[in-house]
Amino acid sequence: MTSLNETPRANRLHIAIFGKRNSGKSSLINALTGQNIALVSTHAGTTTDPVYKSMELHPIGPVVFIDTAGFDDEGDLGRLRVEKTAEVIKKTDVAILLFDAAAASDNPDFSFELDWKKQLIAAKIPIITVLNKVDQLDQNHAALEKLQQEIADEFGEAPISVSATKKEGIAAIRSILAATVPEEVRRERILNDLVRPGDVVMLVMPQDIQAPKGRLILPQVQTIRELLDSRCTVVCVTSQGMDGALKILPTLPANKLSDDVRQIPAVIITDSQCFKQVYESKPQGTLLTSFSVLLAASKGDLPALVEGAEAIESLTPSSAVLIAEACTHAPLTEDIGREKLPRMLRQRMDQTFGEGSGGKLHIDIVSGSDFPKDLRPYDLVIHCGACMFNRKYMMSRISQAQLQGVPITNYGVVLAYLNGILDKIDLPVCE
Ligand SMILES: Nc1nc2c(ncn2[C@@H]2O[C@H](COP(=O)(O)OP(=O)(O)O)[C@@H](O)[C@H]2O)c(=O)[nH]1
Ligand SMILES: [Mg+2]
Repeated sequence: MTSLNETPRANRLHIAIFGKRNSGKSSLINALTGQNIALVSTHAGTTTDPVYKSMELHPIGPVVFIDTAGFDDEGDLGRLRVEKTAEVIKKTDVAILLFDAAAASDNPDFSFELDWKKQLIAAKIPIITVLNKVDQLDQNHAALEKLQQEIADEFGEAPISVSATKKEGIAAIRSILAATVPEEVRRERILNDLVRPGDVVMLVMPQDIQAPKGRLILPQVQTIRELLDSRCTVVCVTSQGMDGALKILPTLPANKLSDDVRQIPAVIITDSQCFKQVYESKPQGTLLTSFSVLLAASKGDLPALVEGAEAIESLTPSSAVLIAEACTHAPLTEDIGREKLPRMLRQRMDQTFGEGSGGKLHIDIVSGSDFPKDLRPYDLVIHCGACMFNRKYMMSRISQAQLQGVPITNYGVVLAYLNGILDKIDLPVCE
């Protein structure tokens, strides 16, 4: 369990280390983190399931390293591990492709590495090549140089040469990592351009069963942090407290507003549940958006998700809908995915096609890694907000659906659409 004081894993830069068994992946993570957290062993195939290690990595900030099993693993179990390693690609922001200098100088066969390079490039993941165990070629500079040249020829760039066990060359990896952080990840913020420094921003946060006693839910915490970073004044209210708070704020008459003079509050961000009430009592000129739509924008391609929601118009009682949850345990959203959404979709069918039509709609619900490889049997995919996953993960599912020609949307956007408020929401602009 992460504590409230830690950056959630979903918001960290995901750096995965890929390489053959025994190339020193676990040792390298230990060297980079300065801790002995990864299991290092002379016995090949010691790391089985991917291991995640979160840390602050100067100068990047919060990152998570992912230690994987060797991609040359063998046997039935080995193949299973390689599959799990391949799954990691979907969440990886930056990949370190690791070579074992001692092994490669004896046998310079890079077929595994080249195959993985191809997969990483296909997934648009930046690759940093690292040549480990160079201490073993201390006495043989010619061999080391030859190896560096061979890797440069095959992989486009000279590898960073390091010794994980002697902790040499590690700083170079850190600075190259910092320079490689993809722009998209840097932009993984919730509010984008919706707010400006100095804005008064009101958050309407009903405290219901979704919020554990004494705590706030994650999107709210993240939004408050971002607003404070953006030098905004944050006013937090419940739905009942909103009108009272608006009365004590010096709301401006509409004719005083301009591009430079923003309403007070400039923006209201509300929980979707009370959207209607907030919409009706908000001052003129105040922008209005919802937490779930902001979250959708930070996790995925918002225009694609909006388009996906509009595909509801083409559903008929003989259509098939897939509802997908990212977590296997999703107590907070369970009722949305398993009860609320199916009920709303069926009601809509009843209204459009007559009583009883809703029951015919085919709805499958999957969770975790059960997300089907072939989405084509479905007319629409509705994904959860993916609050525990990073943008990369969500984007890989969105692009899979797009490649297969299946509209995809998510809980927040589809609920806004079904409630008839999507067109009243001010959407953050995403480039
Ligand atoms: N000489 C030397 N040995 C290393 C280095 N890095 C790792 N090793 C050794 O290589 C073996 C495999 O390391 P490990 O980190 O478990 O590899 P993994 O299977 O890729 O995770 C261990 O015996 C390590 O001590 C290095 O830089 N130099
Ligand atoms: Mg290992």
